[in-house]
Amino acid sequence: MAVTHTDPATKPSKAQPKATPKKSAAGSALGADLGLSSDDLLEMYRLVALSRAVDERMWVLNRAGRIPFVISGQGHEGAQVGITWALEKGKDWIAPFYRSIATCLTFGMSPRDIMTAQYATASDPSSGGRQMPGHYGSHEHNLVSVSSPVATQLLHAVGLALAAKIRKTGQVALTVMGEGSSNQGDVHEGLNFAAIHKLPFIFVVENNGYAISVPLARQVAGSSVAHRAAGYDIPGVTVDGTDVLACYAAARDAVGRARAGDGPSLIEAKVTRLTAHSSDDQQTKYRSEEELAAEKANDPVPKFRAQLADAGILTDEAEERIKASIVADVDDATDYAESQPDPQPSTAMKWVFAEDWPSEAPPPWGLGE
Ligand SMILES: Cc1ncc(C[n+]2csc(CCOP(=O)(O)OP(=O)(O)O)c2C)c(N)n1
Ligand SMILES: [Mg+2]
Repeated sequence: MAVTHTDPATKPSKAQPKATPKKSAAGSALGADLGLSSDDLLEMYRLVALSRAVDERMWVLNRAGRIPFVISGQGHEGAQVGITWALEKGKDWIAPFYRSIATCLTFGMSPRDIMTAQYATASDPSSGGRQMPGHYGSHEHNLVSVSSPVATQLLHAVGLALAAKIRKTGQVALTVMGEGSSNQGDVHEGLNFAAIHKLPFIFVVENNGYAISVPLARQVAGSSVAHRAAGYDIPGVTVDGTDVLACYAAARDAVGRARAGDGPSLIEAKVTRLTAHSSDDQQTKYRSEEELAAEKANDPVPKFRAQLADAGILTDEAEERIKASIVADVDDATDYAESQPDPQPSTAMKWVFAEDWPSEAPPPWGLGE
């Protein structure tokens, strides 16, 4: 297990006995065959549930007129936590996309980091309030700033993988996007290059069946992105993106290949899109009530909760503890972001061009007034 987490919410206090995981018919506890401990599973559950809670708060804040735009990860959290867990925090690299809230939280960003990006505050670590809403990134956590033109992040991640190979750092670079974005030319160019040079690169497609209002059958010939891997002579797997452990297993295999010098892998995670494309979209215009009900029944959050409860890992007491920590974290992130100032207009040009002048002084070419 590469990722280590120490969040107190998942650790039982001294007074409370640890849960006793049930053994499967084959005699092993849930996750044991993947090298995951009960503490790992509880922390993964906390991250899945935290991501959902942060996301839900974003919608409330949008409808209350506090933040301008939400593009949601609801329904994608299981795939994001499962896959990110296989990477090494602080070492590997991820080029995320706009739904990657759970990816960013699992890789080290905090709810405050996500919320200050929503509010575009001066203290927002993603961009100091310069990027579009939902464009997360963290220099500290090796998360490349989200690209607005979809699919360009694949080229960035392949470049990182090339650098890792040349420098022999042992790092892996992963990028992720939706299935609609995977039709862009950049994807073919980058995958071909990564495969030729056997780069330590992982391409994840979170296939939620829609590109805004366009259904899968109208975007992807043959309806499988994973099948395309054969054209690059790399492994391509389709995995149930609402199954956290299946996603972890697929990513662990891909990371193993990348670190061993065996080159890239493609993972297509079939996820659900529980919300409209964004807060500016109304999905009832193009999806039936039956379809939306089926999506809800395939929600990764209750699914993972039930799986851990059935395995004797998520006790009522542990769930209460995690829930309380999440409520506190989301409230704290909201209050913090509300309290933070906007960026100074005089700093608007900061980080646009290379800087060799004091940060608060106007750039050499002036501000145009
Ligand atoms: C190059 C480019 N074309 C179009 C857009 C507008 N756009 C933003 S998201 C999106 C849909 C992407 O769908 P998909 O890749 O399936 O991801 P999802 O939103 O479903 O997660 C489009 C067309 C864009 N940002 N960049
Ligand atoms: Mg999609």
